[in-house]
Amino acid sequence: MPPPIHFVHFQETIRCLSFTMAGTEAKKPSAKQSGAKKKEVKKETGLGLTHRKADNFGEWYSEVVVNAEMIEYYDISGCYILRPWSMAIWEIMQEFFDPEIKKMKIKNCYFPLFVSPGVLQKEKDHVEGFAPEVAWVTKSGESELEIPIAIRPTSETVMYPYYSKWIRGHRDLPLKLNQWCNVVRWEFSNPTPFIRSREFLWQEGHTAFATKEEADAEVLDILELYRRIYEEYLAVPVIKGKKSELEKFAGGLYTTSVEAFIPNTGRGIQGATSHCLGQNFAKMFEINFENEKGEKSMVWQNSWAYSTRTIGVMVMVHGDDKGLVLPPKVASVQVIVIPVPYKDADTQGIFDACSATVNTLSEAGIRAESDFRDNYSPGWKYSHWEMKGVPLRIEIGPKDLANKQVRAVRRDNGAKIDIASADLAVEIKKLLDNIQQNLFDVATQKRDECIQVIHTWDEFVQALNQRKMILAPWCDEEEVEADVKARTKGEMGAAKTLCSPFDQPELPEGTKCFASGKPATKWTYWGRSY
Ligand code: 87F
Repeated sequence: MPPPIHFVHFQETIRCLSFTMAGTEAKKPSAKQSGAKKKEVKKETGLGLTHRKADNFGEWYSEVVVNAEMIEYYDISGCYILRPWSMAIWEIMQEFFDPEIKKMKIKNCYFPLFVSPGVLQKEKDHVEGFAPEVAWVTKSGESELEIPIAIRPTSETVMYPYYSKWIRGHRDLPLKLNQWCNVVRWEFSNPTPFIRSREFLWQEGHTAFATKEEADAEVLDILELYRRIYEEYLAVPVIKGKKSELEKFAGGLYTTSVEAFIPNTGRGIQGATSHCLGQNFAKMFEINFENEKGEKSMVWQNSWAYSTRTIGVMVMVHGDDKGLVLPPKVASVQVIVIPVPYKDADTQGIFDACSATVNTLSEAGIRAESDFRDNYSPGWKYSHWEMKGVPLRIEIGPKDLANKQVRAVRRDNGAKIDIASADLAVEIKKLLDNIQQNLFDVATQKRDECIQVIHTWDEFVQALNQRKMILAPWCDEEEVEADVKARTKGEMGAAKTLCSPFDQPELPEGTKCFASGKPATKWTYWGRSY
């Protein structure tokens, strides 16, 4: 028999107001009382959110990541603790990506965290713009280090001296390495959990080939894996494309990316990047090989990365006023089973049915858990697991037990579905697939509503003020993008190019650039961004 329940954490929903836990008495409040009580209790328990997504997005986001137990704030600004609830998402993405790159014959390795200053500054163009973000270790104990040591912000300069050493002849190629690690970039602007933190987790791939063709092909193969992480796992639609000369990685030849959009803020966000570095780094680090004809040639290189930022984008896109909404494919708990017993009911029978439900689902490969805690009411548990974004809740009460069924409640749309216990695994699987698809469809529809096609400067400014993601015909000139940036500078941040989509709409002959009036050469996405 569980000990009596204490209703300190009481936040009921209508369905369970009429229930009390076995051996306890809770009065059913009147509608008026229950409304008042709800507000009071929310504060007391920390359940529920005080900010709405549509009203104060920034505060809403911080509240969600903390209350969903993904993040804990740390005593160093811009640094955050990743709690198991978010780390599990990172691990699920790793479990997808790591085998995929292994199929491509990419191997994992690990290079040191520390960089000597000489090596860091070797590739000047590359590090120049980033120098203020590099963090340095200057002391050990009380004594100053003779030479300060940098902490990696990325690992080109760490790895490439060894690529130079390891690559001798064409038989050493391709060299395809990846590492899962942390990097540190001492950002000064507005830190945000997952989105902009001073330390983050990522994978960085660094590959070297004998030919440009091989490098070009890999850039796109990796970009496709990044699209799949966003679209198939996180249920976030992205646009694949090429970065402008101004926005590309300065040390490389060209940069491709997947770009997401946050409708609430009207900002684009770079989801992941896959660069072709060309031969710039090969020149600097003397990464040469003897080709089949016995001639000395330089390698062609790529680098590519996705980071824990992916998690932030997912929270921003799917979260709602009840908290986090997790796509089933990345949810560490896909189904939470909650017993809903009440007075005189067969409590043990209900608990057993919950355990059996978890077992059946687990055997079918579904990540299911039960919440048997006896110091929380069912209603409190509903709110708790909604806040944490669990895709499906299963409630089992006396009526369900009698009817040999369970009640499933969807996190994405609140729909309630009664499922015969006999069909459990099959039906829950279908529901989870449906939730995954629905999250992607709804997010795509919202994103598409924010896309505005424009042709003139006036239309551009108007669309920007309406927080749109703008698709515009452009002349693709660096000075014109710099000019657009300058002309749109303001409190909200300037507009810049997000990418030129690979999937180009038709560009009729004679179409002019929206900004310069020169002939347009391509369609490009523009907007404010993170
Ligand atoms: C900050 C400090 C120093 C970004 C930095 O995108 C250097 C850098 O090189 C820096 N911030 N970058 C660009 C990173 C390029 C590239 N590195 C490998 C990637 C993918 C993974």
